[in-house]
Order: sequence, then structure tokens, then C-alpha cells
Amino acid sequence: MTTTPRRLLLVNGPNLNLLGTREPDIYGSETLADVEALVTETAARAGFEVRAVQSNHEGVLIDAIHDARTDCAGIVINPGGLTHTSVVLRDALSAVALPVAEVHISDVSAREPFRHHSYVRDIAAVHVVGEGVPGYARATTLLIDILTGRAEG
Ligand code: CA2
Repeated sequence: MTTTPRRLLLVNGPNLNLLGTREPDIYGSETLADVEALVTETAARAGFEVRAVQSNHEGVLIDAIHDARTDCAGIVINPGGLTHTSVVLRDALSAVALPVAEVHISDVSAREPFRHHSYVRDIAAVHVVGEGVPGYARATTLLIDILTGRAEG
């Protein structure tokens, strides 16, 4: 009998390592470490572990997503700028076929037109956009609700 792992993969894409150091008017003052702690604590309350990855290299993110196939139940992802450009990232998320929560700190729909399209949007079960860093916690909770049958995917 196979059991669903109680682990999530948290993916943060390019430049999100700079959170809290620049552009606080857009992204706030919390750091990537704060984001990872928030998601870890939110998931832990529901009995889930979190494995966190941030990279500025697309291939590293793809490998982490592939690795999640065997030991994670779902993926919380802020793909950063790759949201708007990367068929490769979308293909990796489709290939592993785990439920996905897409998060954006800023309200991308209110920014430049090139940020309005997301290659991830239609394959994600959860979307949280423009709620700042706390949006990661809501995305995590909504994803866990889907995984545990408390919500429709
Ligand atoms: O709002 C978001 O979360 C974004 O995914 C952030 C991306 C941007 O390209 C997307 O359109 C929206 C950019 C991440 C860069 O993060 C920085 C954080 C602090 C300072 C500089 C960049």
C-alpha cells in the first residue's frame, strides 16, 4: 500500500533570494528566510514537513520539482520572473502531476503588461496573488486543504 507523503516542496525562483534587501515598496521587508519559516510553520500545524529550494538557475528548480515526484504531496511555488517566460518550468510541474499552489507577493495584474500572463496559472490548483509574504501561508493552507480533502482541487 502506498501512502501520500506529508511533505511539501516550496519553490522560490530567480531573485527571490533578494527579498527584504531591495524594492520593499513592492515586495515588503521580509526575507526569504522569513518566507521559508512561515511556510514551514504553517505546514507543520497541519502535520506537513517542507523542503525549501530557491535558485537563480532554471535547471536547479526543474531538478527539485522532478525530485518532489517521489516524496512530496504538493508544491508551493513563486516562480518569480519565470512565471512569465518559462514553458520549461510549466512542463516540469505538469510532468510531476502534483497539486500546485502559485504565489505572487505583488499584484502582478496591476503591474507591467508582461507580468499579466502566467505559464503556471492554468495548471495550478491554488492562486494567491498580491497578498505580500502572508500570501504564502494562505497558499500553503489552501493546498493542504486540497491534499487532505477539505477542499475541491
Ligand atoms: O510578485 C511576485 O512574487 C513575483 O513573482 C516576483 C518576481 C516578478 O518577476 C514577478 O513578476 C512577480 C520578481 C522576484 C524578484 O524579487 C526581488 C525581491 C527583492 C528585491 C528584488 C527582487
